[in-house]
Amino acid sequence: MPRLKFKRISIILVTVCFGYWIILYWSSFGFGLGGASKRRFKHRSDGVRDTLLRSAGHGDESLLVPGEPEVYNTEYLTRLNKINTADDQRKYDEGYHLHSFNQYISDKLSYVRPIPDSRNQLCRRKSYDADLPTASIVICFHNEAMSALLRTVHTALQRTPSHLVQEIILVNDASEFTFLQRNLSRYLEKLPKVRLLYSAERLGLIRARLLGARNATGEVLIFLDSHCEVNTKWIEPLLARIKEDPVNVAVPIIDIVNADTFAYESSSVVKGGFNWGMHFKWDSLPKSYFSNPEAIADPIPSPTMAGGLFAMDRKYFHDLGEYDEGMDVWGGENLEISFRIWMCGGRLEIIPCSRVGHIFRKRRPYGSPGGDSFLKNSLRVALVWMDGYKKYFYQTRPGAENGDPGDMSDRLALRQGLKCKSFKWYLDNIYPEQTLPASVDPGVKKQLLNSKLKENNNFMKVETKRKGLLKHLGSGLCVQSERSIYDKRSLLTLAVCSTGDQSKDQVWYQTTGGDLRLANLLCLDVDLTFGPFARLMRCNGGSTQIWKFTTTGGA
Ligand code: UD2
Ligand code: MN
Repeated sequence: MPRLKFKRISIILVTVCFGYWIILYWSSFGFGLGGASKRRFKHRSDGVRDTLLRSAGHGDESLLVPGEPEVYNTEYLTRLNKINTADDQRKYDEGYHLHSFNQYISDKLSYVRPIPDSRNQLCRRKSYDADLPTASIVICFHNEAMSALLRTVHTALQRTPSHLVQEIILVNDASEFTFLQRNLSRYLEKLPKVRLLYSAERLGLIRARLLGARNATGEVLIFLDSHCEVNTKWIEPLLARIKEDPVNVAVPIIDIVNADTFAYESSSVVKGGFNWGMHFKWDSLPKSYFSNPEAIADPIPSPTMAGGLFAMDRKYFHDLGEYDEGMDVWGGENLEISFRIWMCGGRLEIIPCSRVGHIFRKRRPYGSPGGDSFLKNSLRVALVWMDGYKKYFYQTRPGAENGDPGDMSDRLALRQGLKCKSFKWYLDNIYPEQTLPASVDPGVKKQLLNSKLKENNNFMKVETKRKGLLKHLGSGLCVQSERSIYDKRSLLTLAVCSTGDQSKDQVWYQTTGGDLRLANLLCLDVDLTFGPFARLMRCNGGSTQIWKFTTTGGA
């Protein structure tokens, strides 16, 4: 009898345990029970998990919430942005921290919200062939906010005639949010024509776009950033221009989705240029352009493109050498493809009747493994395409020529094979407005280089007053960098204090200048714009980096 009782209890126990395990398992896939499932996620992911889950559900309800204003106005957005509780504040701060834009409001907005039709009146009267080439829309993302990404996808599905969409290809470039991957693929299953590709290795946006492009089957490739909102009839003028001639590369006007308020703001019509530091810049159009009202809806030849949003015949993209696979994470590819299009027989144009909104942010929230990709990529552009003019780049970015650009033989062979024109031809014919920097005296150049080096090596010059751990008295934990200390955007976290052979992630140096340096490299800084957050930053001697040592509570 006792044996039987024991057996019965065991069965009950096993059943309960199994049931609990099942609940835990399912909850980790986002079916509620937040508290239990949270333990299954890494620290960094926990905070945003709920927001992301909510945004995944948000789209299920409806694409256009009935009763919402026809076009979102400032008061409406201000109301949505209101912070009522400490939890709201936490979500708000966390959203900014992860994405450098207001994820809090993004999560509350519909995926397809009414936005102003920012086109010129003349564009509204235009009609387009029904028989346009089909498009594969390629959207790459790394750690994107799910609501912003889905807004890009949904507006593209809703505001594009379906016969023109061959497919939408999303490329997940090694995003670190496990739940984003899980929820996203499940969410996307129900959307027509959407394919999700995944790279476990961080490709950077250039190689990620290549992966998307090589998997595409439409006649035209259209690249979009992962935080866009396409506007009325955005695709027709782009495709129509490519149908006229496949060597036309068509760029929409990029409207502004305000990163803080999410107001949709119309951009003025400008064209793309660059400076000798290899930064893209906008150039205003000559007055003559505005004097002919009929021409206002016509394509505008542009020396360069901003990079994120453009349409290009797929075969032509391939024949022209796609992108430079040797380029890392971010930057430079937009000037490279712009120079290449013009110098090798194509045409790059801004199409004023196509409008797409994009969230412009003040800084990039993600790191760049392997160092300054922008500098390396720019060096590759200079070495392959700029002939003798590369000296102006070196002059503007002293020391750039000493970087390692990697192997460039394929790209040099490509330029030869395509029989491209010279950079001088490009400047004379396509960008005659470009001025050369005033010639720099070799003595001044040396001075410039020295001051740059001094700035870089600033930390070597100051003296250390004291060195040690930064301990939080309440918890007994020590402040350390959350990621590698070499990542300039690294944040701080608390961890068990290292003893004996102290980890260099925890050793702080207080200098005579009053700043606190981790491993004598980066400074403890306060981000007052989005914070106050404590973060690690390059030392700059500013007031946000001065700390006081007190004998009672530590530094
Ligand atoms: C601009 C371009 C961007 C690109 C860049 C130069 C616009 C509107 N945007 O910067 O498209 O040309 O200049 O390189 O013209 N991403 C990845 N993997 C990464 C990093 C980024 O997939 O390792 C994605 C990211 O999620 C986004 C896109 O690439 O969808 C562009 O990145 P961004 O939005 O940070 O760049 P942005 O707009 O500052
Ligand atoms: Mn972007």
